[in-house]
Amino acid sequence: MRNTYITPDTAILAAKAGERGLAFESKVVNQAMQYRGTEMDPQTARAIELMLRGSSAPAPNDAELQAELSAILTDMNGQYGAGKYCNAAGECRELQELESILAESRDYDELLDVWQGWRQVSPPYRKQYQRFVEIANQGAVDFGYKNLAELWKGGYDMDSHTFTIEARGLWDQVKPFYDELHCHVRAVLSDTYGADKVSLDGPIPAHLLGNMWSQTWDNLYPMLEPFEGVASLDVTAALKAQDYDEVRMAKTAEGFFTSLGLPALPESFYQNSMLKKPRDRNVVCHASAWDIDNGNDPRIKQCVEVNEEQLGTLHHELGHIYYYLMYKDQPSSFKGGAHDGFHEAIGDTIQLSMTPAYLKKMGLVDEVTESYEATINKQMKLALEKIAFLPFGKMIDEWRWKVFSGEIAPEDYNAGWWKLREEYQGIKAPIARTEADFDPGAKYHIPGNTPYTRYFLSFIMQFQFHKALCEAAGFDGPLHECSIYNNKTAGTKLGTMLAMGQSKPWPDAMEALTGQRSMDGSAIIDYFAPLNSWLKEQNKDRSCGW
Ligand code: X8Z
Ligand code: ZN
Repeated sequence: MRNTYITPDTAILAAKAGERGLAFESKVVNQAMQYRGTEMDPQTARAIELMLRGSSAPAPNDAELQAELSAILTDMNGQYGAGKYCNAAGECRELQELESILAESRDYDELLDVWQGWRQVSPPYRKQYQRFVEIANQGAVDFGYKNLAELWKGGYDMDSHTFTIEARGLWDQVKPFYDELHCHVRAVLSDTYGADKVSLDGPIPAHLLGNMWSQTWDNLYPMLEPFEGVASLDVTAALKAQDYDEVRMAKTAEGFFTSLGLPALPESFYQNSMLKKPRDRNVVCHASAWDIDNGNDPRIKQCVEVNEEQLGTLHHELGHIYYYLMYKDQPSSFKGGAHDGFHEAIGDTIQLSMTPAYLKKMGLVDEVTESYEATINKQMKLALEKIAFLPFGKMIDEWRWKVFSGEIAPEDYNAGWWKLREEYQGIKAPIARTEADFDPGAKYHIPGNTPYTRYFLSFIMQFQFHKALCEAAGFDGPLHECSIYNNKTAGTKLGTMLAMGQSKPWPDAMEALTGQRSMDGSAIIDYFAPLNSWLKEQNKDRSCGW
């Protein structure tokens, strides 16, 4: 309710409801802790273990702290959701409008204005975030963990240290490819904006990458298209020309899932979801999916606009919804993704099957061009989304892990953030930043307190899933040409994995789907092999790195 109706009244209601939730959680955890180490059957032991690691904002035992934690989270989320930037001319814009400018404008100063403007939303809750860290750390201690970072890293069926090493290993696998992409994009940006603005040996100014957080760069595709005009797939134009609206877009996404033999969405989904941004009130527009009433009334909330990116996001959200639907008969402790990265990966896996041939079938592109040039173009567009994202997906929780453990002190929040942005992504703030700023807070998942490593893992695993499903479908060819649309064998394989929920350790779910028991970056690297060679050729006389 609060998310679709941000007012002072709903702040009170949501904070109260959150408080009750935290009190209940605290009680359950304290009960569960008493059974640690007791002998019991493996399923019960797992259910108890899951209760102890379930929360991203663990409740301290103290009731006053529970109330304070709930109020802070409600308030930060609301401030972000209601955020606006009014420029010098007095024009006020909400986040999605600002994002469109960053996506489309190529005017350095206009981009800078919008980039710094949105970052004025977060300093007002910097102090609250600091307090949140103190209280949630206390909660983690009350749950039996050293701090909140240890609790977050403990959610992967292995000890937190092993997980840290696993995640680092995945990053090491993909970093060389990211470096090639970075090198090429920087060179093109330097050509476009001038070497005085984009130097050829340093990090890239963060406002030039077509995205508010520089997390995906596919909006720069027109500037970076390797072979001009070859097989350009303008899905946005087709959606608009055919008068798609938010419901038809959602039905298109649903149609992919049902083509696999998965069930239709319940009628309540369309009645109860928020698919359009209301005009009369503030809402949290950041897309999300909700498992209301144990799989019986699943809903999404998204301010759908008619374009390709939003169609992608609808598939992403429906991935969550289909997980809810498929594990609905599990006992409540096992309703959940095999780990949080699995939950994020489902809808994205489906999107990898939205090949030109599929889009043609849907009437969203006119013709399918098959050539080396077409492949490279298509891979470039996808890499600007999927490869560019990886270091961002990794660094957000690097920052939070350090904040929770105290390695980054409150007085260094912003400097610590930019150090990681530079180290991982090779980008820099376009204007001086100080500790009066709170740039991490300008990203939804910080005030919303949603862990982020899940997306990093998802972006790696979705290529493993795609590969496995294509194999199940009997596809024999390069994976970027495979679509599992309409394939019931692949659908059954996916559905079986989804129905496991979190009843088993995640390697079991991974094995059910892929035959492998670990996360592995080789699928994403193999997928992009053609583009990787092309980039190496482009970069051969450049000096890469920052
Ligand atoms: O937050 C999301 C989803 C909701 S779970 C829309 N994503 C991340 C982001 O927007 O930062 C999807 C990809 C990364
Ligand atoms: Zn998601």
